[in-house]
Amino acid sequence: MDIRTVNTQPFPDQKPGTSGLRKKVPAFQQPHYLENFVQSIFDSIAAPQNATLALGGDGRYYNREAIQIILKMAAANGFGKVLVGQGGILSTPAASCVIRKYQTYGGIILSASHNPGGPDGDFGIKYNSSNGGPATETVTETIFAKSKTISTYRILDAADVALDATGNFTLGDMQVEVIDPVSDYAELMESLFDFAAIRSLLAGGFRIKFDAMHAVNGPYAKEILERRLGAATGSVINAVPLEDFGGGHPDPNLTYAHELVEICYGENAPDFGAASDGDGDRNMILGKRFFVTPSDSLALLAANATLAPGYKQGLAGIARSMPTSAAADRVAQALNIPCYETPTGWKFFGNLLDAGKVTLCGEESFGTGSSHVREKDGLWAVLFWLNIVAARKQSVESIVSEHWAKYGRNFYSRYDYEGLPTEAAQGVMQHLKDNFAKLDGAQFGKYSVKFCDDFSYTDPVDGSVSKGQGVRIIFTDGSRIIFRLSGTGTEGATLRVYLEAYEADVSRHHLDAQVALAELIGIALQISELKSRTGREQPTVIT
Ligand code: VG1
Ligand code: CO
Repeated sequence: MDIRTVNTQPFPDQKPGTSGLRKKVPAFQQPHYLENFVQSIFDSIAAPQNATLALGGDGRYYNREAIQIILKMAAANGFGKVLVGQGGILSTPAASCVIRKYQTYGGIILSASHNPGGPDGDFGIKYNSSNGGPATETVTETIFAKSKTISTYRILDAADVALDATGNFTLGDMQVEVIDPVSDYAELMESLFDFAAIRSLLAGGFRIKFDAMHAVNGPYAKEILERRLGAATGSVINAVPLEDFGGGHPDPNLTYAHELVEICYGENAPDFGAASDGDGDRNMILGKRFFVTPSDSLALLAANATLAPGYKQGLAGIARSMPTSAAADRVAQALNIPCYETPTGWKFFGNLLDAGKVTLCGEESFGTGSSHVREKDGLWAVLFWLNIVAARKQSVESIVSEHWAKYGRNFYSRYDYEGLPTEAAQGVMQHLKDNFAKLDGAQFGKYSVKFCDDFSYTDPVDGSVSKGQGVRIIFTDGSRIIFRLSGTGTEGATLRVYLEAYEADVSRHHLDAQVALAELIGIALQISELKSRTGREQPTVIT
């Protein structure tokens, strides 16, 4: 074997964020940049000799090159086998599925998720552990520490592996198995949901549109929705994955999935619309001229879970990220099961899922998932919704309205201020923290502050503590304003403001969220001094 040990120098900026290391493509293209990070992963995880690794990515620009580099480094670092998706493709939930199904030691996922791709776009890499989930903070901190002292990495000198067809290859002493990226995942979905019921719903004239946004889920959605479930050909749009996502922003929300939104709010709208993101783990659910807020979606899936065969035994518990609305908490209370509040990012759900404490998890950022894998899962959420619609034989809108009538409505919105100067964004956060004492108990219009803090989480399974997870201002009626700095952006800082107000009165449930939240938005801007500190009049995106 031709293993080369290459001298290198550390890069100071390889700190994984909310979900792995994300940088602009040119940053990853710097000599040794990717290699340093991959070696830091291998040096941190202490895999035994001949361990198996799963590998795949969302197909964005630089995916192919990166896959070849990682394969050669895995061969040089003593791995026995790598399972790699055909064409270097695996959606994030499919990668999690493969790790679990084949009990690999871990996996490497290449994605910058919802961030744009292309030569000037973003690229990303993260390590998932043997449970199929993103490495815990303890592991990502070890990786970062290694990256700061690295002096060499190991790579095999060999020709590229042919990835465009399934098959078995050798690379030095290592096996490479190129697998169909879709089939294991599709099989798992069939085991969870009532495909026969969904098939007859679709055969009965229920029309759906799924926007794959030219991202990784295209082939998955084509196979599952059109081929296995019989949705009309063309139900999946933008189904061909492109390295730059067609120049779009593969983020399934009302702003970036505008093509789907126009279809679902237009004439002759389909009964159901959905979209997923770059790496297939996010989802947006639409009815006919109707948008389901992600926080509500989690609550609704929880309340209706037993309608799906895979969840007919009921739920052990629910977990939601701190900024996600408390709609799910109300369902948990009614079901008499626990509801956990974790910091933002799927890695915090892993321990709860592994310990059997929760079955469903969700985030306000268009992410829902369950114990079937250890990532959020876009297409899974779509199938869950279709299963519920098939069982209840009601429109999406009437299912949601009935839910609100029973539990009350948690009006919810998120304001994102992207690409801010880092100092200004940090200044807003610091200003808020400096004012905790003054804010405590303060009255703003009809709202009075119950308490405010900087969210800290103690993992109930391993006792690890994660501090500084976002500023919470909680009002006596349960309404909340949360401020957080994003950990996935690659340009300046992104400040997120999350707003939530609870409304029990059914006669107000039809209100537009922006109208219902107007007063809270005013309070958020006032106490944060956001406009004067950042010079921004308007958010970049409102979801
Ligand atoms: C964002 C979301 C968070 C999500 C993360 C990864 O993080 O807010 O809920 O888990 O993206 O999602 P941040 O730190 O930018 O707020 V994905 O689909 O980009 O892997
Ligand atoms: Co994603």
